[in-house]
Amino acid sequence: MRTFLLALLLCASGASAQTTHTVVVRSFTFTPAALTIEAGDTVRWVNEDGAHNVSQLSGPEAFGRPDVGAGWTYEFTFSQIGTSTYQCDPHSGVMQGSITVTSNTSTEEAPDASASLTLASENPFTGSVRLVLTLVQSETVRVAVFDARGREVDVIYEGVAAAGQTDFVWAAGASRPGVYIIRATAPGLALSQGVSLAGKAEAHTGGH
Ligand SMILES: [Cu+2]
Repeated sequence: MRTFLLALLLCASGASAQTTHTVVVRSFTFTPAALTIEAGDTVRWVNEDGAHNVSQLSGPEAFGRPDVGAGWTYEFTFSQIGTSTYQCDPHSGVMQGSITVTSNTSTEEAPDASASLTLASENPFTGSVRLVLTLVQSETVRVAVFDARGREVDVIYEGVAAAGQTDFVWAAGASRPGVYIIRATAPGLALSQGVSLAGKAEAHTGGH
């Protein structure tokens, strides 16, 4: 009961607070086996019976308590976003768990705070134009091209883009000269960048 109340208090204490999550090690089981936390949160494994360990199988950062023993408590603060898996080595067939680390809520509330879509080549352009998408966190994005009347004329990319910078190139092909809007959208995110496709005559005009 005390643990339950503590959990409620931690939940109520604010989105940006760092939380400690408890995984109970008992009866050849990690409970909860699959835990989702925010970056900066701590996981505390409490071994309540038997000889076990926490042995990492995969994940973006190293953690674990490799010594097999009884009556221990082990804590680790996760900072890298991603999913880690682990097991208890002596009972690997039945004792497995995972920790999924998401970005903290204060980032999720304003995912586009530092996200941007910027031009990385000359504009107006001929042939193709290059853009750089900068993301705070990995997102499933759709990068598409719209004409001046708002019609979608091309899709540059659909899929996962990693946190940080990703280059995209739009090859205009046979598109008519004019203004186009390139939009990058993801859940909670909408970025756009106007570009201007120069006409062939204009592009190849030398000095007069
Ligand atoms: Cu075990």
